[in-house]
Amino acid sequence: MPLFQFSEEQLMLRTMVREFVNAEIKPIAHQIDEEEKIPRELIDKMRDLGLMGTAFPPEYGGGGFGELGYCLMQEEIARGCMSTATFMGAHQSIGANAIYLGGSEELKKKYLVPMAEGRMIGAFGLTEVLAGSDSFNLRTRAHREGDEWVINGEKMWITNGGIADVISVFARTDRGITGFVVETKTPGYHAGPPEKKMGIRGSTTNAITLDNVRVPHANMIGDDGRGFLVAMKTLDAGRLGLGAACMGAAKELLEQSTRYAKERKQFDVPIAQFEAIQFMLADMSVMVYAMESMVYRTAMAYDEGKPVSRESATVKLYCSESLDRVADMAVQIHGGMGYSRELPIERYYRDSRINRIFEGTNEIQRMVISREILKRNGRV
Ligand code: MYA
Repeated sequence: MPLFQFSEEQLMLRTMVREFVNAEIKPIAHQIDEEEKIPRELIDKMRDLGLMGTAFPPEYGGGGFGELGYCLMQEEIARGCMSTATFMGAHQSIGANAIYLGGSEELKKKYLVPMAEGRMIGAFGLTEVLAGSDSFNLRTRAHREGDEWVINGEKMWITNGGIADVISVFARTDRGITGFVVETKTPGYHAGPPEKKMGIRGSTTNAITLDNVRVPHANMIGDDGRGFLVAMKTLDAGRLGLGAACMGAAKELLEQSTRYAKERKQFDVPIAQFEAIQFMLADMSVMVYAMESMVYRTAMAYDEGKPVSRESATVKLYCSESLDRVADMAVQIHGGMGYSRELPIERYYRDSRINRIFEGTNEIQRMVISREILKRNGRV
């Protein structure tokens, strides 16, 4: 029984992305991991399919599918390759979305449209050495000179930092934290070498230096001093999309593990006949069901304009922790083959782990959730 009633268009989007992932992403996911690079041709194909701005309204170059459509897309992309889902999340769900949520009409026309149409790749620049979980503590500074802002500072762990055309950067002005759109070709913008990571190795992560980077005043995202709100609202959406990607990866692992358990024989019978294996599959399925319920429900509430900070923190927390458990069981069911690089299971296991760290650690999510629960005297 379907839990949620999706529209014809949403179902068509999901089918289209699923077919695309099966044909174009799954076959090269191993290569993406080994070469630590998403081929440019793959990004171009996603652009040609209209996937780079799925969530945004058509007047801004998007597909008009809202957050739910974005989640359906990310679910399918992550089934095939979590590196590619990470690239997409940094581009669309936080890089471009900061401009959509906080930017002026002029800024949206100038940057959101080409980003949503896939003519510009985006990134999100909040994190710094002293501002990881403590994002309010960022030290990058911006000061005004005539009609320009001059930005100086260093950002860390910037997904797409080395390949983006534009980055939504958060800096401190005299009035507080403020967002700016920075074109990466601007003199003074430097991306360091790609970080060497445990997982999502195809997704490039760089440190960024901003050395007297000049941007026009019109590139300010929203009002001077109001950037922290923009960043937090952007992360509300980002965390939800991350949950959808975790759900997609978990579904894939459940399918692969079930198939393997029915084929693999020990003691002359398929291991699927053993209760120990059946119970692992059952636990995986319970988590997938819970993930689906909370992702779609929260995405629908988001699209209705409801505030979802606590809910998206809940989705992020639950889905990332569940995916880790699902990936661990998938390795266990596959035994030695789950540990071998011959099968993709070990890649999913490595790729899963970051989800408990980025877009706010799960400790921060617990803080966000508990603060709201305390404010509401425990009522949910
Ligand atoms: S991006 C970087 C991620 N970083 C973080 O998430 C940082 C974590 N820290 C925080 O979230 C905040 O600093 C916390 C703020 C919560 C700790 N909506 O007093 P405060 C207002 C509206 O609570 P703090 C990355 O990793 C609040 O009311 N307003 O501040 C990407 C207050 O305003 P006022 C909000 O104690 C990686 C003010 O802000 C919200 O410092 C790439 C200050 O708040 C809100 N939500 O705590 C990812 N929150 O003073 C790609 C706060 O007026 C992903 N405020 O009352 C791709 C997808 C994955 C695919 C994977 C494959 C499976």
